[in-house]
Amino acid sequence: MSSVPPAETAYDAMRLRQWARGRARSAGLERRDLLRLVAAASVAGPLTAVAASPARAAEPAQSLPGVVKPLPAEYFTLRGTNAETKFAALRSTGMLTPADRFFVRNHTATPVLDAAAWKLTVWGDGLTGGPVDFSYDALRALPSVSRTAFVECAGNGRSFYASQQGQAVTGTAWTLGAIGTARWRGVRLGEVLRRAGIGRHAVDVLPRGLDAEVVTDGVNLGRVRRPLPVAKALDDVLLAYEMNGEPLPPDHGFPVRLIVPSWVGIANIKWVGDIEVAAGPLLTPWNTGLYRLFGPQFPEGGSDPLTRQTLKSAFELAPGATFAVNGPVRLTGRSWSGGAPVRSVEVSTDGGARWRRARLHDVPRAGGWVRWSVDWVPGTAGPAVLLARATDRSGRTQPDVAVHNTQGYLFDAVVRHPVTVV
Ligand SMILES: Nc1nc2c(c(=O)[nH]1)N[C@H]1C(S)=C(S)[C@@H](COP(=O)(O)O)O[C@H]1N2
Ligand SMILES: [Mo]
Repeated sequence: MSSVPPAETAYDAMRLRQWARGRARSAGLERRDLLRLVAAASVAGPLTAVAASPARAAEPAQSLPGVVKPLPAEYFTLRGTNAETKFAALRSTGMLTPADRFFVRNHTATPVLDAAAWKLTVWGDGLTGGPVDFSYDALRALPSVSRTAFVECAGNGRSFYASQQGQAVTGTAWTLGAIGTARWRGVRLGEVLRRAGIGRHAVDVLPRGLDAEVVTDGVNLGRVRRPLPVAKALDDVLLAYEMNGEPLPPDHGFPVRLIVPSWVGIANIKWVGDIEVAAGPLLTPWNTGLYRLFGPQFPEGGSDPLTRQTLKSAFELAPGATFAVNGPVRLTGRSWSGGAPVRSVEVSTDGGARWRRARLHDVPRAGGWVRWSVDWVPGTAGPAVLLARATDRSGRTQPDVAVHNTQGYLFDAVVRHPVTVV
């Protein structure tokens, strides 16, 4: 599928200028609250819960009140309202992440919805006519498409800003497990928008979730929603109703969610209930104070709204895993990119002094991950540090240090994975 149009960055800059001149509309939030949000985002707050939670292997049933599925400790680390997948639990999985191991990122809690009572309403001044409703059955009767894509939180890897770079960031302290890959089936968003009568004058498309309103620091941000530029909305976005051949599980958006290939997780709105099609640019907390890069290296007011995910690699291994000296092992892992597909992966087993090529087990694709392996015979007993770094087809290699931003998004540096040889 095609990549992000180069005009998009310019488009987002235009959206902000229009806002400054009072021509962009704040979708459901007071202007002063939006300004407050942008101001707050530029200041690094206290680091939230960065320490890895202690192992809970002894607890039989780990769960969260806002998550429907079981969250066994072999598969998940709990972080606030969210559940991070343990990378070691992916070792026995293939290209696709089973729903029972797929990370959950909930701003509030999973709503349990009835597909028969559900409908999707498409509305707004970017349509040529009035609002149009689609029932679940009506959506399922439209031509369907399937595609394999990862969903990855923009904050995946955030905890390494603190633990590797000594930098304070706010937000959920994910390690590398806020990602999963699934086979999604659904209707093209473009198909639905055309049937609803999208006009040539449409600019922004705003899907909104049916989960509860989000309240932070005394401000009600409203329901989770983030505008998509119409160019992306009409390109490769799906309104998905199936994950790995089954109806979406409640925690992953049942009955219908957006899948926005290669983009930050927040774009993939779950439990979508309505979509506003606007003739002008829209602003919500999720494309103003949140999901932009703030900090000394970025413009005041933040970077453009985040679009694509970045380049990362992870070992399918628990942190602190032990290996027998002189015992041959096969190290496995995955690398992925929201930009150009992964070209190669190198691994170091001596803290970064020497590197060798990993064997790739998949054909790398944009918006997906590639599995890899290297064989290793640990020679000396003691602590060791494993590293994996990917290079993409545009020639970009994961750096040693990620560029700091106050909310810790898009960590792309090589992660140091400690192990012990005994
Ligand atoms: N309605 C709604 N959609 C949402 C969210 C949410 O809290 N509510 N979280 C977003 C974020 S931040 C991410 S990373 C992904 C996570 O998708 P998953 O829980 O299926 O892994 O969903 C996105 N869509
Ligand atoms: Mo996210």
